[in-house]
Amino acid sequence: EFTDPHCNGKQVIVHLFEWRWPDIALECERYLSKKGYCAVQVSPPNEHVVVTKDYPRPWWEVYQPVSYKLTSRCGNEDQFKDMVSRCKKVGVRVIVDGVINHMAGLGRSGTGTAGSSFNSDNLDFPGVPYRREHFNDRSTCPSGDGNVNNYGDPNNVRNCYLVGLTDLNQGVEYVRDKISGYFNNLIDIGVSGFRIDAAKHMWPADISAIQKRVKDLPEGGKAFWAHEVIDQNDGAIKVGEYTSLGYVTEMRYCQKIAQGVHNFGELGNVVDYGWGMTPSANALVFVDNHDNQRGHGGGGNLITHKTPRDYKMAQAFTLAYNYGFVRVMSSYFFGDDSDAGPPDKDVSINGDGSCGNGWVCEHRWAPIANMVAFRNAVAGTGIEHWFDSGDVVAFARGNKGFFAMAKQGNLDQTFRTGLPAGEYCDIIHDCQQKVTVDGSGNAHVHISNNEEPIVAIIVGGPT
Ligand code: LM2
Ligand code: CA
Repeated sequence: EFTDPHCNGKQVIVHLFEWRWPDIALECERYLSKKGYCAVQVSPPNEHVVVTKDYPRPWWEVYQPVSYKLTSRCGNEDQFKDMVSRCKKVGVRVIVDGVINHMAGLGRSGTGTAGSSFNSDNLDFPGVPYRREHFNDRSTCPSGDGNVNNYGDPNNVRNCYLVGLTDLNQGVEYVRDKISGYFNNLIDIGVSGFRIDAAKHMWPADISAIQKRVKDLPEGGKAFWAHEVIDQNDGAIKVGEYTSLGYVTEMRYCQKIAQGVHNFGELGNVVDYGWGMTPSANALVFVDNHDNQRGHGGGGNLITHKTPRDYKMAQAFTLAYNYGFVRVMSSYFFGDDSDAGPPDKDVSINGDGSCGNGWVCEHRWAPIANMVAFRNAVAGTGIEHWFDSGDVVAFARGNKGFFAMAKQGNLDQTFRTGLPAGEYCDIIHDCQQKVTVDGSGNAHVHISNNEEPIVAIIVGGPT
């Protein structure tokens, strides 16, 4: 229903969480373009606070805007422009994390990353400029203490201050103009779309008014929009209120895929419309995100890079399955502290293609990276020949691809694949083994790699 981020039908985006712009430019050129990734979601590029008081430079300082000037901890404006054009040149689009619900938190003042002064308690952000009249009034929002504290009341969720962050009033024309002006500037630079932070905390009608002021892309068509709405059927606000505006985050999938990997018998039920999960055409789907992998933003048991074997199965299955538009998470790990900011070091690439210096680079793990080509190849097909024994799951995507994984780490079994007869490379391990499909579409499948117990073949793949 919604346009992909304008990369000619490619189906997968990757979030390079808090990567610096020069590293992202290199990654587009040396890796993302070659593996068929459609776009990269980047961290907020706008000016933000520098937090030193509570913690030395936590990751979350980028979620406290000071202005829409393009200098952030990830780099300056020239570096940002260079990244966007270099990525675009190799066919990788850039999606910006737009923090527009609020500005910096109460109690903060000083100078932002682009040199603008600000004072949150006075609601003064001269770098935009925003003044008191551009914010929601804490004293009249219905929560009592001015902060969001009742998810059963949309007025509370949308007009009060989320964890003390100064809450913009997107109903004000001037605010709509400033936000859309920021987005239009990014489109002029070559950005293709936006992940809207804290969309749940804004009125859908206000977001719609802002989107209407955002220009079409230079290549034609609307920008890609993905709205962050944490809906676990536990509050008044539903993802369905946002689906006319673009994709919505489907957080429930994170819990469902974790259950499925822990118990393969559940993999057939990862999409639970009875629980209110959004239709496939509207869903932005991911195994984990930067918030829930560190205990922020939505609960539930999740799988992360910390359990690599399970994570590879979860992400490979997600890419093989036919639900939603998929975003792959690429994390950093600099110790277990959930506030820790990104390592202040370049992304280094080891001889085996993995990353160093604290960058995890799940998007380079073979069963994840190589499944991007699978999802691109099977776009538009349905699930066929579903098999689930509780230990082994296997299925075809139309007559374009076949996928199998084995929880116990080994498999020797014949399946219906529905694929044309021939010899196919197992793409998961760069063709270390071949799979032969016979004239009736059956294939004997062998798995013995216990760490990555997955096999996938596609029509038109490597031979
Ligand atoms: C999001 N989605 O709706 C982001 O994905 C999430 O990462 C953001 O929160 C949140 N919305 C607001 O943009 C993060 C982080 C919070 C952090 C805020 C602001 O999860 O913990 O809050 O960014 O930096 C921090 C402190 C919090 C404090 C607040 C205001 O952790 O204790 O509240 O700043 O100073 C008093
Ligand atoms: Ca709000």
